[in-house]
Amino acid sequence: MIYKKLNSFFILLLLVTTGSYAGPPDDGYRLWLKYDLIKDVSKRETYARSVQFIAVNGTSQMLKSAADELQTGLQGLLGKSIPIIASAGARKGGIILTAGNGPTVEQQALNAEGYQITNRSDNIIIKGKTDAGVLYGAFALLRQFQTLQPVTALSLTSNPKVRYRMLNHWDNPNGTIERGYAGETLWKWYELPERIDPRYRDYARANASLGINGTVVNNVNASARFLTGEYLAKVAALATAFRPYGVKVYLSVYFPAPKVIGGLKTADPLDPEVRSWWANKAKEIYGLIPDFGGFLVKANSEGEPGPQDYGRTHADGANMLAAALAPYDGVVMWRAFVYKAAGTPDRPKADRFTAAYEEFGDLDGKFDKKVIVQVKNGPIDFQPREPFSPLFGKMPKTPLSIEFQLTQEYLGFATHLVYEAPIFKECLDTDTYAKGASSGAKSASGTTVANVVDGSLHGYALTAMAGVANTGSDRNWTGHPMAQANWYAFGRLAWDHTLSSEAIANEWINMTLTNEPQAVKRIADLMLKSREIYVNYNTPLGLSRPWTGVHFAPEPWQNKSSRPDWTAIYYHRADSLGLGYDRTSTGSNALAQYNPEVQQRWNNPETCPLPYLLWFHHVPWTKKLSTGRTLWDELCTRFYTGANSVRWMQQQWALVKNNVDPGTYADVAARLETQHKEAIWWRDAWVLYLQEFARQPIPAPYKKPDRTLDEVKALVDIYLLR
Ligand code: BDP
Repeated sequence: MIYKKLNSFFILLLLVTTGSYAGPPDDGYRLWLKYDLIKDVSKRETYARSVQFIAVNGTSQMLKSAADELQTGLQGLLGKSIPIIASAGARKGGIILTAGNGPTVEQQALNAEGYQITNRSDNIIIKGKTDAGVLYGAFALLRQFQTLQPVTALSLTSNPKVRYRMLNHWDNPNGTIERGYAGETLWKWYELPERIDPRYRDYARANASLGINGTVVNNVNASARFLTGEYLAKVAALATAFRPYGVKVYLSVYFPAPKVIGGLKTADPLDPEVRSWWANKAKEIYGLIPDFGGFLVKANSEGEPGPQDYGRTHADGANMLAAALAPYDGVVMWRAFVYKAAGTPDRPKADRFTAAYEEFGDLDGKFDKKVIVQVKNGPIDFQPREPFSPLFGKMPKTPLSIEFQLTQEYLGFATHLVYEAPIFKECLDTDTYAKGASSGAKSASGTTVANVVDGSLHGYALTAMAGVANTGSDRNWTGHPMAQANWYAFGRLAWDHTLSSEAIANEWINMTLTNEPQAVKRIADLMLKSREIYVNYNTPLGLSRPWTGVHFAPEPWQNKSSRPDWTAIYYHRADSLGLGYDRTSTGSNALAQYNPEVQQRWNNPETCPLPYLLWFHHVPWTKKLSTGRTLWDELCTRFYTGANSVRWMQQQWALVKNNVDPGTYADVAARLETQHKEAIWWRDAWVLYLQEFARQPIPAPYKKPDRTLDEVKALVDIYLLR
């Protein structure tokens, strides 16, 4: 016994003196819901005094989830088991969960899923109009503990700013995930509906902790199989697993399903038989899943069939599905990610950038009230940096949802560390000038992309944000341990887009990695700079790279494809004169799709902000930029400093070694090493390739790459197994 005590003392001493990470080993499975014991004893004791019981006014599944989560969380954080009781009576010093539409001013200020947490008369009271509100409040309270915030004198009121906060999974029936880099699908189709993997519940918990309330479980390039009775039973089993956490299921649908699985001759949305097929299908679905969320549709895009195959419009297709859902609560999320082949002989000047607005602009106001048009944040395709999609400024009569991509298709898959909140915020905070010049300053305008999406600008009843999920079967969910922060950040911003990237990073780090203030600061710094660093070595000054292929390896020379707009040269347009895509009136005139104030901001190459320069202008190699350097020198500077900055990221990470779980530390450190190697690969590929056009030396102090362009090309061929 004495030996044992001494032993633990020495271990403790060792830990204190070396400042080592003292938590239990962490394999990342618990995400930001770790609930490890709070190390600061006095803090723990103070907290413990305020929570001696959890009283639940009600018996619903969601209230039970809320109480259970508080109990589990506080048991871990405070090392104390707290009873759940039915009613507090006159007891003080506990947490009271209560849902309902009460008369108080605060309760009136809540929307359907909002919550209010107060600490009055010695009880912490979590109120919501609905059980879902209480559940979100419970997680918010746990967050207070996890981030070591005060829980006395609390007065928090929070309402989600959009109604549908969605993850979109691009998961296929065969278990693969389109653009997934963290293993296979989470959904074990072959085991469902009989076996319910416990992971489904943890998935739902994680989402509920952020306020995510919907999940589209299958790929937008959808298999019709998901609408068969066999698969609907599996989807219903998932819905049952998610329901106690307020997460509804949705399905991506294959537009010609009535033909493929229904045996009809057509899928024409105006055909009565087709319409009744969908109405019956909706009935069947709601019979199995009474709270089914609705449909997500990719139609007439990248080879997916759609209403245009029958001479109908996107609105005809979407409205037909809306009619099928009319008797129910569900909605249709119709994607605006469409683009016909551009640069072909019949459309030589066509610009992929303008495609979505060309197809959707005239349909503004023509969609059923149950339809939301889902628009990617940028006009092209989830590039490391894109200007916002022009649709956001131009569709006042159509509820628009914004689609972000969490999975790192263009952001280095699961090896590069890129914290995405700044990507989301950059877009959300940009002014669309949808009400003209009077918009004024960013903060006061009320016409930002976020104001469009949250419905405050045009008064949409339906509002939504979607994130293409980055989860998979890897034990830690996201492959790269730091990519969990992107799931986290998306969920938090879908709830409240006014949160800052920094505040979100701080929360996530505290809940997931460490509470040590210096380490939190270092990791936050690393995260907040990571996106710009990536852009610098990958696509600086407004370059983009949505060409065909795996979307990982650098291939700016790629010039062969079945479609010109699936080649690299279509996008960067490097020639002997310069670089970049002229989208002004002398070029594709894509800028004309923005409101005049936005055009003004980006139209002039002299004043266009450098991050967007090559998105809109073909700039001569020798042109002096606002930095004082020529275009060529500036490009080189960015490629080199970008790649060098990954070394800085590695150093920063090394400094927190003693503050984070050793396994996580080693994992991230190894991935950063790969990232560094690959950043140099990207740098070399671009610089050597562009140099053939610019015909200028690499400026001092940077050294010429050690390899030749042919060597880099060969490396890409090896990577792509060609
Ligand atoms: C692109 C992806 C492709 C998706 C498509 C989409 O490369 O795999 O199917 O977007 O969003 O980014 O539909």
